[in-house]
Amino acid sequence: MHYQGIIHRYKKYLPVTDATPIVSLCEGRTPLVEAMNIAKLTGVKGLKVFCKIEGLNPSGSFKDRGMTMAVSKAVEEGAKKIICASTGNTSAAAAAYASRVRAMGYEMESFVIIPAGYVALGKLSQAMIYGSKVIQVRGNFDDALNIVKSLSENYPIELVNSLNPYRIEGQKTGAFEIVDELGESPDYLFLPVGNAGNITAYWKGFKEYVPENQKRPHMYGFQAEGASPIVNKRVFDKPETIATAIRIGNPASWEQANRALSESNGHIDSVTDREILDAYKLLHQMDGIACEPSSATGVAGLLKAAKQGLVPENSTVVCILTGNGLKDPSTAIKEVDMDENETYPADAAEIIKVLGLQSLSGVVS
Ligand code: AN7
Repeated sequence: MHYQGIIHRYKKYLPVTDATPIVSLCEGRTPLVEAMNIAKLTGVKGLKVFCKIEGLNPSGSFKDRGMTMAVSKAVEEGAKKIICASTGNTSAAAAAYASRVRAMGYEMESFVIIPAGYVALGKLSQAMIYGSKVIQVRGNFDDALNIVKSLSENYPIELVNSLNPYRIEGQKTGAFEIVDELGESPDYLFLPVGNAGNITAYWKGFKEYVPENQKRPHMYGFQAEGASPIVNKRVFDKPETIATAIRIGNPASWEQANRALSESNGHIDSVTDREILDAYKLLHQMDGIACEPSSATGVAGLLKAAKQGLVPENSTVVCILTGNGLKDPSTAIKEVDMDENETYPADAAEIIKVLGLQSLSGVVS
């Protein structure tokens, strides 16, 4: 049978029954692409670095894994409205899967609450075009999360943030896929940490899929310096970072993340916005691998950890590239030394001059 998404593929590890209407957009099965030049840049001998391209999910981020589960269970339980707070990707995923619910003939409305001015354009446009009601609040993600938590406790509307345990269940399948593909766990898993749902989910996945007497990865999580509550063990009231997806000051899964870190003998640290943007550029320009800026946080973390001697020779690393490169075109354009509004005449002679080409015959035409 053709591929039908993560719930079909990993049913026996997930809380679904024959009565669960499976709402899928064929999420999952994302590739592991080797990043040879990032590996070289670490200076660590024999290091293998693979990037899991979660941006190739249906709405362009890893959130689709959790959303297929959360929305399927919401439909099973008879919900007709879903709501989430989001820095962007969760809202795109919620909007996409709500649309799919309607396509299956059920009633479903979706509402997303996002911080005004701090959601990358690609994500905002997705939530809108999939037909979600988009509410932009003058506050940050943490404010938005508090609002949706209180609404869902008191009104008939299902919360699909990662506080919803089904989200974590779906997202743990990323770990299953890595083990299936590599034949074993990598030595290290590097990933960005915002609300800390994903680090929680991956660790749960490795624990459930890999017997205790076999290798499980060390979880290496990285936050943006201006939004690094877990690293600094304090809430950030005014989180700030270019990596808007992880601009979060009070992560919902804080405790679970700490448990994943200690159980896996892992590591949590922060990287600066400059380090994130450098890693973002390096991935694109040296390895041909795309992701959104926040997703490069794990790779920036790998370069930092390698420098600190925390990555042994001959180990295998997987970096989770959480979101698609097209999510945030404005940051991409700002990072290169080109003027997007500069134009030239549509004339070959002019273009030859611009490119500085020498004619093959040596004769200038
Ligand atoms: C690209 O969409 O929190 O640590 O509301 O979009 O599981 O929160 C997004 C988070 C990493 C952090 N990379 O994951 C949201 C939201 C990207 C993201 C994270 C997010 P978590």
